Amino acid sequence: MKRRNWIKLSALGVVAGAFPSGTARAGNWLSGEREVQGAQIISTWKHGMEANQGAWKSLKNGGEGLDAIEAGLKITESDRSNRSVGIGGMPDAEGHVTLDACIMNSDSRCGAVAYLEGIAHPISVARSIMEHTPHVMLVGEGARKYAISKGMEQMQAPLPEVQEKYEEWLKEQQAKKPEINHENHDTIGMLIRDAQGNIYGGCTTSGWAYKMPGRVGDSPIIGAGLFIDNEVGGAVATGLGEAIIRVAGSHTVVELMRQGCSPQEACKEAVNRIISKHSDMEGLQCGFLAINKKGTVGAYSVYNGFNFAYTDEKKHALIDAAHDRKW
Ligand code: SD4
Repeated sequence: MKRRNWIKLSALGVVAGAFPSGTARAGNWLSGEREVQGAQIISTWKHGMEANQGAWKSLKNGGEGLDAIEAGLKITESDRSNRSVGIGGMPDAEGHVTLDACIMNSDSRCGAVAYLEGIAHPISVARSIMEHTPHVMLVGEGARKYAISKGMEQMQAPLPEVQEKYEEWLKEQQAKKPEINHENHDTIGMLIRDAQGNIYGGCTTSGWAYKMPGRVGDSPIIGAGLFIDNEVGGAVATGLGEAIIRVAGSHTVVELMRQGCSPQEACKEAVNRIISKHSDMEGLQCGFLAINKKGTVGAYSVYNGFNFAYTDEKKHALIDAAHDRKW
């Protein structure tokens, strides 16, 4: 790390326990600088394994980074057993499945869609908004009309088995606020570093189960759920969106990397920032996943249980993130 950055970070309180780049802690895959040749794909949670495979196939077939992001995330959006993304997602308190997604290119162009109903692939809508409109984000009915005008696939949600769950929940009339915890945490965020070192990202979710109608989380917000700066790297977030938005989470991670932090240090600092801004951390799970230009990866969450899928030419594995505390 350059001395100038080291001083700046010391002032921020970031480098306690940090180490200069190039001095990897032996045995810890997530620590230190690690240069990787060739493309890499990382995605949040276990379903990222399948999504990464789809994205990898797209890259190998000559797809560009953004094609691969879209191809990979569409797999998760089509997974009827996934209760936090796409067609299988849980509804809001009035029984509507509303989807959020965003996508960001290595040239900083981006697109986002929020509160979208009845459309199977919000990630494709986000990409289309980026590529074919002068805007970054469309929401609700306007977004749905736009998607239909572009011939996007429509869907019927909630699925019957999800509707059944919803009706049970209604009967129970839970006063208790639903938590984003180990049972409700399936948002997928994906980052790709292509063979030339360019970074691309996407994020897609149905958000917080039984949320208030109209609620939008971090996932479609550029800078919160996803941020790319191709001079530096990229980051994605998962967990309680309200907490992630409060610290502009993914942007914070990328900016910390710009100031000299490794991806791991940056993810940890963003989590610490969330912890420092909330007096009650019970059930407040948030995690960040990041990659820099060299291909070094970082992942850190408030509670244990967060993992991510990693894919490159030689490796396809599910890896546990480091965490601040245990459930
Ligand atoms: C949200 N961040 O809507 C999403 C939910 C999530 O893992 O990521 N769950 O707040």
